[in-house]
Amino acid sequence: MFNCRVCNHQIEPFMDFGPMPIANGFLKKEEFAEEYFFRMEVAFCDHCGAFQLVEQPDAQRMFHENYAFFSSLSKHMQIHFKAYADFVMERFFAGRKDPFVVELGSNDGIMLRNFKEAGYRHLGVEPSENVADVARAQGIQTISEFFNLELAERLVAEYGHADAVICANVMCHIPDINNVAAGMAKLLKPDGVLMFEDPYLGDMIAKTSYDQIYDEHVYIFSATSVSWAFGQHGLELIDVLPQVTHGGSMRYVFAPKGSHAISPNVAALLEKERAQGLHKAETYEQFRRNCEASRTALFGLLERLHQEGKRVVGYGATSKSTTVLNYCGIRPEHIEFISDTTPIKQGKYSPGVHIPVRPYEEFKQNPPDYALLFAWNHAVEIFEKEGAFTADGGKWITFVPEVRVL
Ligand code: DWN
Ligand code: ZN
Repeated sequence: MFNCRVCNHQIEPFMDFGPMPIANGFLKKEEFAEEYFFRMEVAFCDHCGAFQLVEQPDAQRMFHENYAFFSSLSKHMQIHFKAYADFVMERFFAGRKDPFVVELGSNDGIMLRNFKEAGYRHLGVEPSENVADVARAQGIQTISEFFNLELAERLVAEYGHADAVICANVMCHIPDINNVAAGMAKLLKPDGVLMFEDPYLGDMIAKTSYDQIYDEHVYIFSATSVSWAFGQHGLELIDVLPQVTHGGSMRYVFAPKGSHAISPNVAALLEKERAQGLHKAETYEQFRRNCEASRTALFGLLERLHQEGKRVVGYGATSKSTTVLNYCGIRPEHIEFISDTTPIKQGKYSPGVHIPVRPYEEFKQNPPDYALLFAWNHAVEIFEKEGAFTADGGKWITFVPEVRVL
C-alpha cells in the first residue's frame, strides 16, 4: 500500500515490471558495476484516476548536464511543435498586448523558437543544462532550474504574470504535481491559459504500449485524472486535443475557473474514458495480461531468430526501449546493436541489458535481416527514409499494438 501522489488515497500496485535502470542512462563499460536500478511498479488510483509509478528515482539521476534526449533530432517533431506554437499564438494571443509565454521543460528550444521568431516575450525553464545550452545558443531565453511554486513566485516578481504556460512531454515527468500546478496557477494571469500534452492513457491501454512506462514518466494521464489534479488548484479543463505524437498523446488546455468557455470536446472525452473503462481496476488487470502476452511473443520471436542465425538490430535507442529490453529479458545475443542518430548515445551501451548503441551509418552500411523498431512512434518518418532497407529485403519487427514482422 502507498499513498496516491495526487490525492493521497491509499492504493495498491497492480503490476511489477521488475528492477529497471534509468531509461536514458546510456553508459560506458566501466560504469556497468555502478549502475542504478529501481523497482518499477505501477498503480492506478480509483479515487482521482491517476495512473502512476510507485517509486521514481531522484530527479537529479534522470535530468542533468548529460541528458541524452534532444527533441530537435526529429523532423516531424519540429513540424509538430511549430503547429503547437501556432495554435497558442492564433487561438490565445490574438488581441493581447505584448503577451508573455513560459515553457516548462523547453529542451533544446524546439517549440519556443517559434515564439521568438514571431517576436513574443518568452522564457524557457529547462533543468538539463546541456539541452538548455542548445536553446540559449539560438537566442532563446532559457533558465536551468526545476519549476516549482517557489520558482513561480520568483518568475512573477522578475517577469510578471504569463499569458500562457505551456509544456509538452514534461508534466507527466513531475512527481509533485500539486506543487507544480499551484506554481502554474500563481504564474498565470487571471485570463491566462495553461496547456500541456503527454502520452495518453487511453492510447496506452488500447495499444498495450507499456513502453511509455519508465522512470521519467511518473504519470500516464487521462482527461479524468488531470481535471481532478488541476481542479484542486482553481484550474478548469477547457479543451482537449488528441495528438498523434509519441504513439498517441493528448493536449489538455486549462484556464482559471470561469475565465474561458468550455469546449464540448471535454465532456465527450470524459465520457469516452468511462466507456473505455479507464476508471475500473479490471481494465488495468487486463492491461497487465496484455503486457505479459506481448513480452512472451517478442521474446519468443527474438529467440527463434537468434537460433536461426539472423541478424537483428534495434532502430532508435529510445527511453521506451529500456522498458522493453529489461521487462522482456532481451539480451545482447538477440540484438547486435541499436542504431541511433544521437551522438551522446553512440559508443555507449543501453541501460540494464548493455546492448551497444552505434551510429546510424553502421545500420546503413551493414543492414541487418531484421530491424526492431523501438522508435515506433516515429514510424511514418522512419519508413519514409528507409525505403531502400525494405526494398532490399530487410524486415521490420514492431510490438505495438502487437508483435508483428512487416
Ligand atoms: O517524454 C519523453 C519523450 C518526449 O522523449 C522523454 N522522457 C524522453 C524521450 O523519449 P524517447 O527517448 O522514447 O523518445 P523518442 O522520440 O521516441 O526517441 C527517438 C530516438 O530514436 C532518439 O534517440 C533519436 C532516434 N532516432 C533515430 O535514430 N532515427 C529517431 C528517428 C526519428 C530516426 O529516424
Ligand atoms: Zn489519487
